[in-house]
Amino acid sequence: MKLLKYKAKRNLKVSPEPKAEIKRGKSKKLAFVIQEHHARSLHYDLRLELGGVLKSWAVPKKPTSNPSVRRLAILVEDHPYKYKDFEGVIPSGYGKGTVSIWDEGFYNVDGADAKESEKLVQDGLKKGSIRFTLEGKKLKGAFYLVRLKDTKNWLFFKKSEKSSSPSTKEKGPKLTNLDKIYWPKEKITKGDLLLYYEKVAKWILPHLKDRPESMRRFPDGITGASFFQKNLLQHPDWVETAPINQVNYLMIQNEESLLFAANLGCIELHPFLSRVGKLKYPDYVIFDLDPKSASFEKVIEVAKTIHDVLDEIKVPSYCKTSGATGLHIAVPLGAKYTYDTAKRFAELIAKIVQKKIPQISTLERSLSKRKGKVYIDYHQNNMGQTIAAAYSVRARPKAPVSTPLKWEEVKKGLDPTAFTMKTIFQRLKKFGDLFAPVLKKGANLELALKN
Ligand SMILES: [Mn+2]
Repeated sequence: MKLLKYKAKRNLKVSPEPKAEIKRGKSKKLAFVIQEHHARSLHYDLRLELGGVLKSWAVPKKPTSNPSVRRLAILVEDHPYKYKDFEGVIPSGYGKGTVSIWDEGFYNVDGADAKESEKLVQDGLKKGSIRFTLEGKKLKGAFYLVRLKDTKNWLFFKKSEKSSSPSTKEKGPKLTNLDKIYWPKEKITKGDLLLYYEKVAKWILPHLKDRPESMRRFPDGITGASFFQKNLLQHPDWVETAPINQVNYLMIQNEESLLFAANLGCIELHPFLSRVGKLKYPDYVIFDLDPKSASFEKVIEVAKTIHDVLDEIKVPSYCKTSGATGLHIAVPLGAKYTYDTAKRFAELIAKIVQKKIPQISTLERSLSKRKGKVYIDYHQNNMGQTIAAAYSVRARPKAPVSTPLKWEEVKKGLDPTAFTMKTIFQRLKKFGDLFAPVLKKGANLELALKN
């Protein structure tokens, strides 16, 4: 029976600790807490909400976010859910000493909801390996609890940013067929593409990191056959993947995995709008302006109108060329809202804009009904949907690059084909990453809707 050990160890008539009661949290998220416990010896009690109790580990040394430091964590008796709020003095008996909250917040497993996360933790407890994401004040990001063989002793540590490979020297993909022509007319080779991504890594990686990647592979260049691949079956140890609904997505976490992807013929990079750990919460809303038969002048007008409408309600927005024929507009959300909310917001704005400029914009998905108008596509704001990342090359003539713009530049005369693998670096030198704010502070949609 649950909590019997908890009860047996203490005299709850004299101890101020919570009574042995199984109770689920009211929050939709699972709670975690780390209590600093000045008992006979100081330790930190790590507790994860699970099935109405707190699974608990005593960690003798202060937990840390340094991935190279692995803390011993001893599995102890389950504690009642209410224990997560407990602070105070245990006057005598078991655990005598002062308890205070060192860190608290929520946790999940791979961005799954509470129910699914609990199942995964139950499995992990049996297997002896639990990977979970903490949203605390001190501890944030992916952590592991790994059981040492046949004991109650576990190791608690932060997941390494770089890779799980013990030797970073072994990292680095074997690059192949560097002379293969990828852009026949321009005579741009696969080697040129790899060099581009190596050079742009510093700028593009923040837009790819922790995001599952939909691979579109062009193994024979832009004029050859291409195919979409989501499930990455074979990869070296140092390439990180994100398993989501039985699909093992590639994640481009560093320069090596960026080159690994490019070497597979991924000319274009299409990341999720959300990151692992917060998969259901996109970092931005996307408006994809797709002209098809409409002129680029009209695309510019529609983009400016979206910008004006958003400006009016004090919502920041950022524009980039898609690298193909259109423009992308992003509104930062700071992973605060669900995809559903993001999409409804995008729909609302798209409808307002379409009403303002009905002669040049449309919300018609069907090509034949667009009649030379610019399609404001707000349907990309779903989990699993992807758009070409900023600084992604496109598999089109002249090797264009999806390029962030200043709003002043979004005006008549803008030539989206001017931004290519070759020209992008002058801009980066001059302006830096104009899309960096998209990953920072998110818009306040409640306030926006009021405005
Ligand atoms: Mn303790």
